[in-house]
Amino acid sequence: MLINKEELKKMFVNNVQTMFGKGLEEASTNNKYMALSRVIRDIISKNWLESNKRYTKTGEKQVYYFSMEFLLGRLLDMYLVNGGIKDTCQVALAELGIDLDELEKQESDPGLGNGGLGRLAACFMESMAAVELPGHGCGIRYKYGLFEQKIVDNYQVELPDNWLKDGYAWEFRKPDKAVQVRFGGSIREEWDKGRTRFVHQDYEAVLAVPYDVPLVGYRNNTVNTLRLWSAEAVNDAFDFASFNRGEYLQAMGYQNSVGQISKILYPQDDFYEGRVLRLKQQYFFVSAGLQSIIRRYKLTNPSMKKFPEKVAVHINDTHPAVAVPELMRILMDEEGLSWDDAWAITTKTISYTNHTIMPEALETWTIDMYKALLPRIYMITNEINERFCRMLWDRNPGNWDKIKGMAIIVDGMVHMARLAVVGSHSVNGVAQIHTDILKEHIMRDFHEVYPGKFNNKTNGITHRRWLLKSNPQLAELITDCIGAGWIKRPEELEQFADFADDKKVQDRLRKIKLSNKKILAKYIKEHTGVSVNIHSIFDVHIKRIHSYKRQMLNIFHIMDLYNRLKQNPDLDITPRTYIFAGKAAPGYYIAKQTIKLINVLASVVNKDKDIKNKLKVVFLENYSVSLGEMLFPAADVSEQISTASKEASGTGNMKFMMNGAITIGTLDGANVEIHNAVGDDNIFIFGLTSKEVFDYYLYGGYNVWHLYNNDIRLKTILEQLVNGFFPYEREEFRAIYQSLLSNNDEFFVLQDFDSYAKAHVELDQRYKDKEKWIKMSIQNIAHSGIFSSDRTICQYSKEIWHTRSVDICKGLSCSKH
Ligand code: 26W
Repeated sequence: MLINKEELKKMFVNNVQTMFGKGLEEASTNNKYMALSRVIRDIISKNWLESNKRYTKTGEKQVYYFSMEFLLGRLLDMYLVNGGIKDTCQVALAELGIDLDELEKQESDPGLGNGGLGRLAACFMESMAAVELPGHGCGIRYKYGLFEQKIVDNYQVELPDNWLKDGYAWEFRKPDKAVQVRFGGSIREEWDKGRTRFVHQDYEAVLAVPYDVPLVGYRNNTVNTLRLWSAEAVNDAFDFASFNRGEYLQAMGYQNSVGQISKILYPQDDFYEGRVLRLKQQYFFVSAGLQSIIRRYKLTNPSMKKFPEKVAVHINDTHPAVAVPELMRILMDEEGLSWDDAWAITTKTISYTNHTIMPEALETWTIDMYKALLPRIYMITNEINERFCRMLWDRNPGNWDKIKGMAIIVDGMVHMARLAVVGSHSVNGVAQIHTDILKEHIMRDFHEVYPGKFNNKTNGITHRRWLLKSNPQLAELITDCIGAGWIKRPEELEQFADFADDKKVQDRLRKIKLSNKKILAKYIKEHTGVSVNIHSIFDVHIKRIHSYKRQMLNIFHIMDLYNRLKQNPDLDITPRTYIFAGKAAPGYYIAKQTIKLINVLASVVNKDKDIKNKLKVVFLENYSVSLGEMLFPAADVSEQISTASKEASGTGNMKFMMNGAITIGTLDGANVEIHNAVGDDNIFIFGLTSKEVFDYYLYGGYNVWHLYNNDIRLKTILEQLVNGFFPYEREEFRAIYQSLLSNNDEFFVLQDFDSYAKAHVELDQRYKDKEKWIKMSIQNIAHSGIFSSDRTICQYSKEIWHTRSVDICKGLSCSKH
């Protein structure tokens, strides 16, 4: 982007005047933020237009990433960094006496996602623009994002996240591009010119209005589009005759029900509930997205034949899986194609990523609900199912059990993952171990039928947000050592390993970590009142709160350390600060109790003078992208301790590594690949392997009582949950106690406790050797390049979407992974 300092100042001051009728002296910080964002908006829109023109002119294949969630984070700073105008902007504002950092904090952090899946979508958007790939997002403009978390009396309380209340600087409303989406009603079949026409009647129409957010590539003039749909009433959608008869309430009911569709993001992560509103949301944005894609395609393409050569539609988990029957509907009912032609186009166009193996996350809808809400989509889904089952029957005559286990519609339910596999040409997992589990366990039968469809695409993160932007000092150190090429070509980070023995680099890195820890310590003090020692090990566990992610294992280990320190205050351990953050789904009782337990434990530990400040426990409320940007750069230790086989990939693990934290983790998700990248010496691996976990599930042999009775540490800790050890909370944690002991410890917390504790002892020893530790840190940073989402996107592009090979991919070691 091009702008010089004086121009920028002029535009900025002018905006303050025209937008707010104020001079600089009177303008509030928010006024100034809005004025600055208007300047940036203007600059971006020029490039945006150019990019779109270029895409139309070249006619190259466009990728559309359909996702119910985009967890974007703040954008102003990313726009400045990627646009290459951050320095200009900083200096210009400083000359006006304004601190850019202060303005940046004014931006709301749009929480349009729950966690991993939504953040991955946002990283992919950034990387697609960076590698100059024409890739756009399609999602929902929720009025309320993920709830804001407050901790009141140690407990999670949820408040609405009204992120739009002051307006959102980066969206462009496009009412002229609105489309209609239809729900309910019935289908009438008509005979018309030798073929059946399906006429949708008595439906409720909803207007889908797009809000476009620009996605700016790193110093390359590429600006892609994230299109978020908002539901509005169609003015002529309700029956004016009945309205005139006085059925005012009915008309208002319609207005109301429309507003609900894009009102709120469902706060469940890995837990599915069959709510009709959620299905409505899914169809709403999928139908709107596909309609707008096809409209655009038809501007320059006379026939639908070439659609898969010009368009790739990727579905982020099964949430947008109705894209399969919806694309079929449009191609057949609106474009007049035959079933076979429409099916060939649909399956060539759509590809699908699976993000979880947790059975409770699998989406299924009752036939009744699906059919009533989407009558034509149901008919098509049914036909897909029948054809699929017939094919299965031909392969396995008489094997009803097998067919039942694979049918898209069976026992009154519609299975969305099965629909997604059948209706797409590619199914991928998000880390090698996860893809293997899909192929060998969860989707074994499907893999047998479609071996060629399954492939792995290990997740990645955008190193521009998670290193360049959020850890500028480290970025500078790296650039000083190896040059700035790593920003466009993250695989070059590898060269940083050459500096592992360089005392000056070690020293600078140590200072950088300390200064990041100082910033975090200040934040902790301001937000929790707890003073933490910046020379202690910052041991960080941040992610959604979930039993399989095993925050409980960490808590138990802290309780054990505390118990030991009480017995022996001189115990030789490096002081530690345990930092937690994460939200629990509002209806997930055990997860909410886990948060309470962390906070209650913190209140006991933090004020205990006996333990000589060797232990501190902190829970930071309202984990978000912005908070993450402060936490990753300040971490010494990264907790990645899920039960092996359960965490599809994890991406927080990569953010820690890239910022020089050392992982303590199980061989789960992408930890396996992090382990391979850094080697045994630069990571602490412990616990059951996924094979051992599967063997226990299959053959039994695990008995939690055995561990309880034979390991005094565990017995003590578990008893402490219910024996009044936590003052006033005697019965509060009985549910946790029960969940572990009565359900035979489903996630093997007790089983892995001993090896986890041993790994921590080793870690503590290693930390004492300052030089060894900092070398480990350098090795982690240096080997994090393959976890850049640039690499991931380049693989999707080459192996799934078949889009133009982009220059940046040449250097990336795609083929190796
Ligand atoms: C229907 C409710 C629901 C909502 C969200 C079910 C499932 C989900 C997501 C698929 C859960 C999710 O975010 N999964 C995470 O995806 C990340 C990106 O691939 C992975 O890194 C995480 O391991 C995985 O838990």
